[in-house]
Amino acid sequence: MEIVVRDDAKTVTEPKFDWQHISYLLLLSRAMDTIEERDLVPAKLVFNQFSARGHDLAQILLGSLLTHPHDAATGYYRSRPFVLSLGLDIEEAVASPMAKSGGYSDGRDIGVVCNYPNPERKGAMLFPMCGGVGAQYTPISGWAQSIVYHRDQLQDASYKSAIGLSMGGDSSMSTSGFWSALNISTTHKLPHLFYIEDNGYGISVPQSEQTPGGDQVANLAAYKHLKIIDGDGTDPVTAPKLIAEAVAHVRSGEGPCLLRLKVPRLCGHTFQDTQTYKPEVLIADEQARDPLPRLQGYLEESNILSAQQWQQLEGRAMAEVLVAVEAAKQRPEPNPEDLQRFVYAEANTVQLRGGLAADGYQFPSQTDQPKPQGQRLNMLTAIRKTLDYELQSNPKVLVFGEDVGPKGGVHGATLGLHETHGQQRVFDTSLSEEGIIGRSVGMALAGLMPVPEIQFRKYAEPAAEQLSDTGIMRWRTFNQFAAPMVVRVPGGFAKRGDPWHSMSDEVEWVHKVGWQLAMPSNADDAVGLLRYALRDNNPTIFFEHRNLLDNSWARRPYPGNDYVIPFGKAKTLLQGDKLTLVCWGAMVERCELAAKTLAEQRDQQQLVEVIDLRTLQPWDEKAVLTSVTKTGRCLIVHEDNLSAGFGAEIAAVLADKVFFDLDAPIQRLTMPNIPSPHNFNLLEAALPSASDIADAMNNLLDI
Ligand SMILES: Cc1ncc(C[n+]2csc(CCOP(=O)(O)OP(=O)(O)O)c2C)c(N)n1
Repeated sequence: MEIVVRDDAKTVTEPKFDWQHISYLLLLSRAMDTIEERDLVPAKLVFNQFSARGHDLAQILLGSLLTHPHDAATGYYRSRPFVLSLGLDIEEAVASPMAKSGGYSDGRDIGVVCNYPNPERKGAMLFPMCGGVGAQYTPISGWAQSIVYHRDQLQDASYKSAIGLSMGGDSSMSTSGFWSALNISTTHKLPHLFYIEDNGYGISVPQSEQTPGGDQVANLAAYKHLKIIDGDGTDPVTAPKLIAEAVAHVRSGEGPCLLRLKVPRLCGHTFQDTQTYKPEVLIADEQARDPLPRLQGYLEESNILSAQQWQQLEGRAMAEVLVAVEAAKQRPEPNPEDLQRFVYAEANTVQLRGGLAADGYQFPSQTDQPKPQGQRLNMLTAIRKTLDYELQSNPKVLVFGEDVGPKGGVHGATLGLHETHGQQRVFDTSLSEEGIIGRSVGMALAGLMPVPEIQFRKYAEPAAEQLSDTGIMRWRTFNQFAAPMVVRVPGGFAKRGDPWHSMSDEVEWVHKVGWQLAMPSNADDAVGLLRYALRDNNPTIFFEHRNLLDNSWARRPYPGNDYVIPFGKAKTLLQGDKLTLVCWGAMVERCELAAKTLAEQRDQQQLVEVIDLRTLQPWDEKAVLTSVTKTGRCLIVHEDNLSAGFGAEIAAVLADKVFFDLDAPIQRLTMPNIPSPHNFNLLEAALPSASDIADAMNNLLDI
């Protein structure tokens, strides 16, 4: 570890900055802040105003060095000057905070939470920002890993010297996202630049509350593989050199760098914040550290820009922003008819960045007709075989997670894949689900197909923020960005239950906007659904039920390397006229058994229609409605808890659409509202058994 604090900075090579352009961008950013504060916020045309005053100069200097076509960055709500330096159009920059149509979100997101797809790759792209502090870090670890992957594994020399940059305030260093990314990028010496804009506060909370001694960067002194550069972000002489040094270090391939520059926050956290928590002397000191007059003075003294030239730039910047604001005001409001577009991919409207589709990747041919071959495989082997084939046929697939590498996964799904496909493609990760999913976001945006494993369903909880933000990415950027990935999630009870490894709660993924959810009940479906997901342009949660992985009922012959099952197509296991039984996952076996038993008991074939939904998002509404219209009775069985489980959704749709065809109330049979119990008898008492299901059907049939 090396800490460089340079105030003389004489030893560093003089970077070539275009001072005229940098001054113009700084003045442009200030003009935007001024007009928003003076005119647009009071007029209620802008609601979330985050001034970048004080942070701006250093951001612009940094942005002007991100010229590589494979550079990418994440920013936060205070990063607008940086985005201007990448090339953000002035009208877009002012129209989006006014939530006008067009721009980077078509009025869907807060204007300062922006993105910059830069599809021509003229310098860096900016990932879609997130509102959550700390969410900006792990995606850049994923981007940085993808740079190495493109360069070394895919042999694309154009990725040489590219970098990923994550930007955040000093308080963001307290988040799990920061630490997760720091671990990933330092452990693997990735080309990741952490830029910390240290204004000493997180809204009103001082640094002394964030870390012992109040200096996070000093506390990082022991970190291996991390170069730290620390200095003043307002000094026009030293700041450019420190920034250039940090960028050059990361470009050199020597590993990550943390650049911390001290900057004043010259306004409140937002326009509404009056800063009463700051001592007056501090406020005065901050004003004295304003980088703008320092830059102006320096450029004048150095004969780079005269006072007159500065004034001209200032006048031009203000005039251009005023014109842009007027043009923005004229923009139409976003069209409410488009409100529900781009939750998922639309055919023929591919996103600009992210996933395989954006680069026009062609897959081998596929079919929805199975060609069963060989002996029956258990579901675990079927999943492994599918991953193996997709890894072999698609060089952009990467499989990873905790213990997924040499061990082959704690469930064994990836056994042997590390050996076959190598460390770059099938690998272990650090124990951080936030890191696993966040890094997948960066990989997906880099045009790869990440296949992360969450070791047990409950342990997706630390990744909740990254999962949510991934799902809504397409919608909130109006189809500019998407991050398709397949998250494999083993879950549900196994031979035993318990509150940690056996949680089901699949309904969460239905409720999360933008995710698809597959929950196969057998080996054949697992193959078709997994392959479909791995080739699809939307993110998918692939729920691998632990009870089914080696269950003999779920064993099926392998349906072929080209077999896919399009999502949203249920499978009718048994035909019947008197009752529809809807199920998925581990309940399917029990439902089929119950239906067969009942048919025998009542000596009546064609009694119960058993429907395995196979995917819950999308779900085959048509198959269920058609069946219930015919039978007039419906029982929904799931392992997840009763209240607000997916059964409630199905029941609501049935009540809405086929109420007058019903001969009996719609019923649900589920786990009670408790965690999964460990004791075997308690578990069996909690789960719907085949006889419980048969009893419930008997009751319904007798109504
Ligand atoms: C996960 C999360 N928690 C809380 C917030 C609310 N919040 C927004 S900004 C902020 C302070 C961030 O401070 P810092 O990272 O130092 O950046 P600065 O605003 O000082 O530039 C907080 C608490 C949030 N956006 N996300």
